[in-house]
Amino acid sequence: MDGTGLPEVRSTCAYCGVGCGVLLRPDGAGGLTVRGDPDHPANYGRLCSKGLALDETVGLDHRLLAPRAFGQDTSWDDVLQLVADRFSNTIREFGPDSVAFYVSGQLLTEDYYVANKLMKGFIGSANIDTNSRLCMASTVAGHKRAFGTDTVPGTYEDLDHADLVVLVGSNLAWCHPVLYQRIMAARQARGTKIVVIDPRRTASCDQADLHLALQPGSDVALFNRLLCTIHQTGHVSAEFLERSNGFSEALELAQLDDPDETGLSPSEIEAFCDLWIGTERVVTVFSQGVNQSSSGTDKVNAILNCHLATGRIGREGMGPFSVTGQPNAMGGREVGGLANTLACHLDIENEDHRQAVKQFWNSPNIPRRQGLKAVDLFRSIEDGQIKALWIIHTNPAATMPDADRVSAAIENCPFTVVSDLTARTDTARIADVLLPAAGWAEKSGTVTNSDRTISRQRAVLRPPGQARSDWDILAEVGRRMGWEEAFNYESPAQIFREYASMTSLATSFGKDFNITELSDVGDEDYDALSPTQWPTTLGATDKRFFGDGQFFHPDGKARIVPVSHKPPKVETCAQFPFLLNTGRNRDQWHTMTRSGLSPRLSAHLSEPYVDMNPTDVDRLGLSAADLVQLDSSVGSGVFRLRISEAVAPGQVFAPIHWTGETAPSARVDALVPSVTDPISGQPESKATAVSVRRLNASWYGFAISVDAASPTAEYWAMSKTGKGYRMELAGKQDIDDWEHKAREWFGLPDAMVTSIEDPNRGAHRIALSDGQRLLAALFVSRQPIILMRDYLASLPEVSLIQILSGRSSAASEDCGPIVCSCFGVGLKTIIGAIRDKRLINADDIGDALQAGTNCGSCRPELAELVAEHSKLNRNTPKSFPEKQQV
Ligand SMILES: Nc1nc2c(c(=O)[nH]1)N[C@H]1C(S)=C(S)[C@@H](COP(=O)(O)OP(=O)(O)OC[C@H]3O[C@@H](n4cnc5c(=O)[nH]c(N)nc54)[C@H](O)[C@@H]3O)O[C@H]1N2
Ligand SMILES: Nc1nc2c(c(=O)[nH]1)N[C@H]1C(S)=C(S)[C@@H](COP(=O)(O)OP(=O)(O)OC[C@H]3O[C@@H](n4cnc5c(=O)[nH]c(N)nc54)[C@H](O)[C@@H]3O)O[C@H]1N2
Ligand code: SF4
Ligand SMILES: [Mo]
Repeated sequence: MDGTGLPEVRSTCAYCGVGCGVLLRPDGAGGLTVRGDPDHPANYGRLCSKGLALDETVGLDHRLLAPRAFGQDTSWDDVLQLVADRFSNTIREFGPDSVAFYVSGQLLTEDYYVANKLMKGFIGSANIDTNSRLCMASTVAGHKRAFGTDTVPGTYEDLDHADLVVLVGSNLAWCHPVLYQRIMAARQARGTKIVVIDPRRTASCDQADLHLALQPGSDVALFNRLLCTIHQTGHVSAEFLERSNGFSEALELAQLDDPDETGLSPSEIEAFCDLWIGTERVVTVFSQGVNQSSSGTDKVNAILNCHLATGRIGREGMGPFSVTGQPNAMGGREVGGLANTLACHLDIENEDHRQAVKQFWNSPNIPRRQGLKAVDLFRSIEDGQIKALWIIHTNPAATMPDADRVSAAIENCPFTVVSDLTARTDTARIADVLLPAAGWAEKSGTVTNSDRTISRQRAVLRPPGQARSDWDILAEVGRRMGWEEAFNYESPAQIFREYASMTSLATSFGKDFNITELSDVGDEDYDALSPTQWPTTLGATDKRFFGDGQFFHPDGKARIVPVSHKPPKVETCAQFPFLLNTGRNRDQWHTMTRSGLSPRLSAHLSEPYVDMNPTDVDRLGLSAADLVQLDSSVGSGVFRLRISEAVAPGQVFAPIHWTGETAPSARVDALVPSVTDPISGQPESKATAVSVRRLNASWYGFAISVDAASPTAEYWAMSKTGKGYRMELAGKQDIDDWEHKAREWFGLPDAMVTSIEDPNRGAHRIALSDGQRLLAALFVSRQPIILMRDYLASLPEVSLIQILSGRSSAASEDCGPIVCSCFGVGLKTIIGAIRDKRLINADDIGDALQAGTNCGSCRPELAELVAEHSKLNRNTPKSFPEKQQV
């Protein structure tokens, strides 16, 4: 207890699939404090920068507080009836397959269970797919092909006990930072070696013994070579050969693959094979560089094949390890939230499974065939086959490939419902009905993390306005559609019990997923449920799978799946000569509707950028910090250019986080065509052919404002600061009346204006105030402008004169873009200290400035800065945006 008198409550972090335990203390005024739960087995007290900044994201900023239909606020009673009637009428007229749900791996298991039951058990269609299609689908398909079940064999402890960790298409240092820190601790303790397989040099490469910058999409060729070498060197496990089918066919195909397809040198490949084969305790971690590919499922199997062939699976310190992205990606797979699964690891196409589920749910209607996978689902909406759509906890108008087309399809769908925290998303803006959802700290339920540990999420704050939990909204629509009894839920505990008892069906069909032991937890036990990893709930002695050679195909054996290298489907050509790779930034979460509210997190990489190799930059005659336009066969975008040797010549990289709300020209998925893996249906999000050219702007701008703004310029990008927002702008059209524009963009028609003009340079400095308080300031010039941006962003505590001069007073210092979010330490401060105090490693920086001493997420960047700057005379580092501070 502290001064507020409110106790700390155990819960789970809102973000990634590591599933860290948090301790939350409500402050009694709608806010909370957060720290890592020292007892949670995923993190033992550690949190990364995103987890630590959760307190900055729970405010009421931008929240949707009441249901809305066709632009008007309305009551829950009216809106739920409207949704139920429109869905019922559409089904009556056009059949069950004329409606669809598109949901999310961020839903709680209880939400997911109700959505799936409503669509598959009662509406009678399998048209429910999830953003996990863009995320985990290839792994699900690969696991099923190899193991006969979608089960992750290992546990997080394997990372502590491994002697070699191979990261394939996984930037763990930024995307699963607490697991990365766990591996770093093991490296300290036992000298664990690290190999990174990624076309790009990422923060995860910082401590790597080997970085294999392979050709994009060539992972199968690399792992096929490993399989051949395993065979040649006599490392095939006789026991596992016995326990599997398909080895000789797989080897035959592997031998036909040309390792040169990887673009790696023979010595690099040899070094990798030697290390992998020579280290029994090897964990191969993989994520989106593997899954998000037109050959994603084959990539997964190429990796699993090597572990199966050597029997390095399901034993301490070894195994393939698919790390899940979203907090409940795994729970969604268990519940059966994908269009091609039923529930509890059962199969839609299996008549016996269908009958058992039908009986359990006492349902009128179970679909006989798979539903539409995400890309096809949105195509069906475009074609008019689907006439009513409910999108829950995801933002497809920004994150689906071919996003402009998806956006148009949603807009043209006769009836679209969106459940979200906010109306300010690309998807919510085009929906007919908006339902206000309770958010992470306001709702209760369970999530399952990457290593099958089920943790409780607990409500500590009251939902604001009329917001309600997703399960609650879904259940009431189910009741109003006529299924009162089936959806008569009053609490998440009640749903959890039903779900847990349903898992006995899975066991009766010989499946591995079973948490029936939890089916009679009382409300209090559910409230108190501590992190529970299955299958230990059943008294199993080992928490791992498959070490005993028992698999879930009908013959009990594994399948070593024959696979061949196939390059990405869209190849570069004269018109689109660069391959665009996409991914994540350290401190932002997807479309930034939550992480973007945190000033601390927004300080790290605050503008959408594209990284390009210096040789390409020179060849195209571009310069650092230019704005560049990217075009692909389906769309285009404008990004800030960063010169970076982290990407290879011919490739460029851009992050996925910006949307119509924050930088409309930098929606990456507008460029990505909807090419998919034929088996999993997962889109190829990491290989798009594009062209790159300079955007010739006639003016450049920088702005700060108290409220969010929506300028109309070819390029603008907005991010949160401690006191409001900051914005970069550029435009092609000359503007005559800047004062008028500023009023319009910032929504301040009546503000007082103070301005300085320099017509010769086309420079304008305009401050808008209410007479006392500065509300916004806009700086424009024909050339990129020189200003102390970070200093100005501390508005409004600077005087009008300082604002208009664009300079700090002597007392305040511009520390540069933030590198350490926990202690707010900026790039310039760190570089200064490295030079002045002759610091030589990340620990030294920690001692001198505290940077990197809390969550550790920035340590790879600190190490890179030391490498760059400790030699005193080097340029600004390759991977930092300082050059943006033109
Ligand atoms: N900070 C942060 N963390 C997150 C998220 C977030 O939004 N922000 N999102 C969460 C979610 S949902 C997910 S799914 C995970 C994703 O976690 P990751 O998969 O680690 O993240 P990405 O950055 O999407 O992609 C990983 C890497 O794949 C590489 N890659 C591209 N093409 C290839 C290829 O052909 N072969 C190989 N081997 N590599 C390739 C890219 O260069 C990139 O570095 O992160 C989770 N954690
Ligand atoms: N090019 C490219 N595209 C990608 C990827 C990539 O690497 N490259 N990665 C893909 C992957 S792996 C993923 S997982 C997706 C992620 O893409 P999305 O799921 O579309 O992105 P989010 O921003 O996480 O969207 C979640 C939405 O739910 C809302 N929300 C938050 N809490 C709640 C709640 O409790 N209830 C409800 N109802 N709503 C809530 C948020 O405000 C937000 O609008 O993007 C995919 N798209
Ligand atoms: S690693 Fe970071 S984002 Fe992921 S669950 Fe832990 S604290 Fe949250
Ligand atoms: Mo994801």
